Amino acid sequence: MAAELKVLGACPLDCPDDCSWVVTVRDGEAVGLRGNPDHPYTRGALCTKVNRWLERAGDADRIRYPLRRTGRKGEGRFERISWDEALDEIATRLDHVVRGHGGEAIWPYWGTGTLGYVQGLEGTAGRRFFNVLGASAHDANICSSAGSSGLKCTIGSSAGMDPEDLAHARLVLLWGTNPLTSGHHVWKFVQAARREGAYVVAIDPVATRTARQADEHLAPLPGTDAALALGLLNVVVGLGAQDEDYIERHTLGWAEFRERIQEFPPERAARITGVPEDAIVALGERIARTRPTAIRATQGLQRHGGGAETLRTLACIPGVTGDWARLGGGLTFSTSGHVKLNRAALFRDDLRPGPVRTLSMSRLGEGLLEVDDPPVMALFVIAANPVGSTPHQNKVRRGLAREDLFTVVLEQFPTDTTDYADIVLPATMQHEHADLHDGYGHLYLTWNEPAVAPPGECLPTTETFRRLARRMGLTEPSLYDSDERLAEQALSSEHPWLTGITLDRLRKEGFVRLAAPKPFLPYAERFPTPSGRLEFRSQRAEAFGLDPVAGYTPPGEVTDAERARRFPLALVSAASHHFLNTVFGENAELRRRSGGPTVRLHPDDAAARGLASGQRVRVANERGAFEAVLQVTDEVRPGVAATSKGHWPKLSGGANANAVVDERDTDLGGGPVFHDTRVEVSAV
Ligand SMILES: Nc1nc2c(c(=O)[nH]1)N[C@H]1C(S)=C(S)[C@@H](COP(=O)(O)OP(=O)(O)OC[C@H]3O[C@@H](n4cnc5c(=O)[nH]c(N)nc54)[C@H](O)[C@@H]3O)O[C@H]1N2
Ligand SMILES: Nc1nc2c(c(=O)[nH]1)N[C@H]1C(S)=C(S)[C@@H](COP(=O)(O)OP(=O)(O)OC[C@H]3O[C@@H](n4cnc5c(=O)[nH]c(N)nc54)[C@H](O)[C@@H]3O)O[C@H]1N2
Ligand SMILES: [Mo]
Repeated sequence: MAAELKVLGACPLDCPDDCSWVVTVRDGEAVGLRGNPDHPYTRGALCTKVNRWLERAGDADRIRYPLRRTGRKGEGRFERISWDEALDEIATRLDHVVRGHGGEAIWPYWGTGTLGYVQGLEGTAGRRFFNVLGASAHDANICSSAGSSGLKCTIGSSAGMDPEDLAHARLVLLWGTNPLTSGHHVWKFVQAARREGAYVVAIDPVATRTARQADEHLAPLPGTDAALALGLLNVVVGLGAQDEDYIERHTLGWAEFRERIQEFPPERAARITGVPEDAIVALGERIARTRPTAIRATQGLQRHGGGAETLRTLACIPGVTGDWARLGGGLTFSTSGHVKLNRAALFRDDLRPGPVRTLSMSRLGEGLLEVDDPPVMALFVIAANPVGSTPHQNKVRRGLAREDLFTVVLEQFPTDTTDYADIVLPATMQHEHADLHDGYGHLYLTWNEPAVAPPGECLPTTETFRRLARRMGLTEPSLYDSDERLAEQALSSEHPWLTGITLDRLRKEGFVRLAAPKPFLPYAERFPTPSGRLEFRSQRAEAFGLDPVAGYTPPGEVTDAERARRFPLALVSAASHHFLNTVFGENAELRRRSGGPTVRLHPDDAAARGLASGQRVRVANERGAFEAVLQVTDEVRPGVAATSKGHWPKLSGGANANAVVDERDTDLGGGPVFHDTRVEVSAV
């Protein structure tokens, strides 16, 4: 019998959980992949999607060789070429672009296909190469920058409580988050709290898998959560349940914030949010009497015009009740701000020849069509699928179709984006390369050891850029650092929570928890704000043009009355249970299980349009349209249309939800407004 090898790795996908996994290798082949039961947070369970990882790796459609375009841009016709030909052509074209337009005419557009520090996150694999060329910087603001920016105003960091400590909460608010779909391991800790008597409330315009499991579900209109938060606090303060001692010692701006709270009595909050007044009063009373209360608020509720303000105001709730100082109290959004790796050593932005401009990931269409001085002449798409995932799909397509644009896409699959490439380069998958990970929903670092050799001529992104640097004759020595060396540089941090975490140790143990104190109460004594206090009033916010005192900003498209009349429904396109963004969108079985693109409407909204379940409908506004099958259900509140992200346009009639999403920024952080989109739905 052939010897079997067990290799420890980590799921690379953009999900808070960063699962630890074990690959079984026999005769150099990966024959099994399962969750690692020893990992304290993910405990051996993967998900519907990643259970099909090896199937994806071996898929007949996988890109295994470099390709050159033979058809028109967007058509997706290619011929196989050698790596030598591909590197020569890219080197020549880049040289030409740099001479003619300067380095900033190059846009390294990297996405979230892998969150590894070596191969992907923040574009590390190619970052030094692009820095040496003086390429434009890429602001990866597509996911969580609005919420992070808002939280920084209030608590000085985007990172809050350890999600594991939800187990110690007595009231859990799952606010604009659908963990049973988008990162299910946190659920164990919610259930642990429940066994001790905790009450769980889901706050979501849609009765999601998660909301259906909660003790109570409130369904606000999208984008109105900060008004709900202020209404709840109005009840808390009305009962005199604020923690005056905590407020006095640990907060800034209470008198003004208290006035703001007075502006939102429950009946006003009810009018804005569409949540019944008595439900607001009841939950406000529950918050007033339940210590500790924990809020799990993730990315869903900050994909709105006022998304930063929403998180900013939500983080004030535990400031009023004093729960930031209690184990099991506070708010958790992302934990990545707690992981202080040595990013400067990894990124080497000091290699840039001078200051460079920054281009916004969420505004790719604008970047390709409107940015001048210099225009973008060379685009590298790395671990991203912007035709499927970025706002204003039709504009993105127009930009990518530009004949004078040279586009290189590093990919594993022939996506809607590779269809526009001049050159496609074949990328390895996680069990074929090395990487270092953290989770944005827990406090562990994980090492991913390569388990097998890649198929065909696939290369790790790091190796692709080492070869390209050599081809271009670049002499900067750090461009040639090995993957292990890159990981060591990232780990070379002085931060106390990384003490003793070396590559050797990670390799041996697979994963290591940050050396952070337990119990984990990072803000019990001090917040990392300018004042050292929780800031109800924030100079940082004021400097960015927000109201100095935390409050409520209405969702963008509702403020335009004429548009609101033409496009009366608020479209939410949240995480699909079966895809991870657009990853797995190619998998036939997962597509079948997803039921294809659907849109859900409340029975009243369907009746008003004479529509019935099962009918093909068109979801449209002035920017574009996509088609879906209608489901009429009271799981969606009136005024809302619910669909999901991740469907491949070319497998869904040519468009997905991003055809109707605007290329507009959130109030802070330059984030996208995916769930702040007005549409009309009609029969096809
Ligand atoms: N299966 C699966 N898992 C995923 C992903 C995936 O595509 N598929 N994506 C991953 C990524 S990249 C991310 S960033 C995370 C995102 O995961 P989540 O933070 O859960 O984000 P969403 O799925 O966008 O939205 C979550 C919920 O917020 C609700 N929502 C939308 N707008 C509002 C609002 O204004 N107020 C309130 N209260 N609720 C609102 C939606 O109806 C949805 O049920 O998940 C990750 N995990
Ligand atoms: N309508 C709507 N759109 C959304 C969202 C939403 O809620 N609604 N959510 C947004 C969010 S939260 C995010 S994070 C973005 C994500 O948007 P993107 O960053 O564009 O992520 P994906 O769409 O998953 O595309 C990732 C691609 O990377 C490839 N890939 C995976 N691993 C590797 C690798 O190791 N190397 C290389 N070269 N390629 C790799 C995959 O095959 C896949 O095609 O989508 C956003 N889009
Ligand atoms: Mo994301």
